[in-house]
Amino acid sequence: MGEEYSLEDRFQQYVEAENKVEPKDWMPEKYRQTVIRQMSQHAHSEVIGMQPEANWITRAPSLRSKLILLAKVQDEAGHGLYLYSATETLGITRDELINQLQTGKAKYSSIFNYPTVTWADMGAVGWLVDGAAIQNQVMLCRTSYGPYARAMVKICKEESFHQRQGYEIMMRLAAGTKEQKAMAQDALNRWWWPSLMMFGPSDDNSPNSAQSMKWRIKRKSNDTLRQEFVDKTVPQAEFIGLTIPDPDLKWNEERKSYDFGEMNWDEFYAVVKGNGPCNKQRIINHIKAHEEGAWVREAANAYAKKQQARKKQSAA
Ligand code: FAQ
Repeated sequence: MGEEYSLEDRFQQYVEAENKVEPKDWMPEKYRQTVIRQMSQHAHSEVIGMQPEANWITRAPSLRSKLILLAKVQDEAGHGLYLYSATETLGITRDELINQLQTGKAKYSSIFNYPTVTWADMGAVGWLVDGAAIQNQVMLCRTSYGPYARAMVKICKEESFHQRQGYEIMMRLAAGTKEQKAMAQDALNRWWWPSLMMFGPSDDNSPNSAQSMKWRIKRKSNDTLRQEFVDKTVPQAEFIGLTIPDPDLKWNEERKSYDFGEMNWDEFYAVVKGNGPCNKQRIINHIKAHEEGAWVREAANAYAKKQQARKKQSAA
């Protein structure tokens, strides 16, 4: 028991000194489980997040916008791949992770349970959803688990291209016809609050935050990141002449920050519990794609086995 405590103390000092924890290092079991939980939720979000955008690939209004959207959706698949691989270094298999997603044991970001109903939604998703993702993920480049931190560096670079892609769509629509501007405003109206919900419950109601911050898994609290996102995004909306749908939004000169209204927490918890507008559809689609892709996994495994056998043969 005493030894266990001292290992934990040493681990705490190690992360507080800004060292990275690597897969073969000793770590408290709860640390391992917490990182698996967060990283897998993150990986699932990237992969499920492909669905609302893939919905518009065939209907993008120009060849240029189609190519960009296609590249963005492929990037999300890549992010899922790095994150699943990094999660596997903690001793859980890809099959187990996918099973947890498909059976509802593991969560993914609430935001991807909202429908994308117009082309302007591609703008709002890129601008706001990727914008919120970057706000949260820049701090994760300094997270204490080494493979997660390293994966996040490349992911953040790509997310910032995604954010600009979305903002460009909004900028064009906002400067277009009256109808186009109205479409951009409508998308902002629908995506603003769900984007703020991406940061999770308020600090007072966030059961995992204290321990995750102590272990340097999370580097900033949910409310701090949400506030930073609001402060950064409001001037961007003003610049293109759109209005943030929050009557309580007001610059606070004393805090040098925006005050903003209360989120609809009932809606947040309903979506997180599986009762959002698209939760069921997202999982049905995932299961279908996974089943249809079984032959690809089988072929890849057969190829890997063949390569291994060849390597063995030439080494003998
Ligand atoms: N949705 O105690 P906390 C992206 C859960 S990637 C659903 O505060 P924690 C890229 C939470 O899991 C977006 N569930 O939890 C892209 C916990 O449940 P559990 C994803 C949520 O972990 C863009 C419970 O509530 N990013 O967008 C949500 O300390 C465009 C209590 O909450 C990441 O995953 C939510 N919004 O903090 C892709 C980043 N919020 O597991 C395609 C990494 C909370 O105990 C297109 N993750 N919950 O049963 C994190 O930074 C953290 O996990 C938080 C939550 C901040 C999300």
